[in-house]
Amino acid sequence: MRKALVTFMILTASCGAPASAETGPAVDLREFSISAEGPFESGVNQISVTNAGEFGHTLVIADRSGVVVDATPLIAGGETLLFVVYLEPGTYEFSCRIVVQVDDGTLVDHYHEGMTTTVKVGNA
Ligand SMILES: [Cu+2]
Repeated sequence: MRKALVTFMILTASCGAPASAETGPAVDLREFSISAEGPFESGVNQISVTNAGEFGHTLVIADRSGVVVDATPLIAGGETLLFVVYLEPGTYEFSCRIVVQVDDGTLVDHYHEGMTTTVKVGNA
């Protein structure tokens, strides 16, 4: 059974500082890329997720078959959230799945703009 055991989030005030190493793994979201700094361990991970961009973003964690393991709520630009998620060993896709329609009617799909990256957990 592939379910998140723990989902616990704390919104923290943004101080503009990048996540420090002592807080564990970190993910940065921005227009339009995701950078993930491990190590991501098998088991419970406390991931510091920072939206370093201007627009709202999310972090969606999916396994190789595309099944969503867990996801954050919308994170506003400049905010950092502590995202606690249980991950089994394996390869995951970290992505943002926001799609917005801009004034001229064009759809902007953050995933297709480049907000996706591959993360290995444990000995995968
Ligand atoms: Cu996004």
